[in-house]
Amino acid sequence: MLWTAIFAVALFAAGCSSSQHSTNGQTYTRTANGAVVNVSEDEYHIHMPTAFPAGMVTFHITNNGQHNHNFKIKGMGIEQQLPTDIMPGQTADMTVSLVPGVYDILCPIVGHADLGMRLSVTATQ
Ligand SMILES: [Cu+2]
Repeated sequence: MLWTAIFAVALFAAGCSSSQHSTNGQTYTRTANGAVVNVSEDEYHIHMPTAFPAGMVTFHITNNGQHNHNFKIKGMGIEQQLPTDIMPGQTADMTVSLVPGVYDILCPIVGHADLGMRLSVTATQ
């Protein structure tokens, strides 16, 4: 039974065309033309990889905190945030086209960035 389960997992991993990458325990999945980047927000941190491939990037953002949060990316001529805040326990996706470069990520809710919800990330070639 156990070995059957392990075999099934191995098959699934081998058959998956994308690949998982981890930076400090936070992950992204490379896609055909970019990446899906997993983001976790709480009071008052943004947990996510600090480097991931440029291209069409979808941020899959989960609010694991007790308060509403949002997500904003700024840099290389773009500035975009979620149209509505994410409530506790909820998720939201935001897709942006990123050229290689350095971007600021922050929670745009007043005061949150100063409390720690801010970091710099790099979209790599
Ligand atoms: Cu916030």
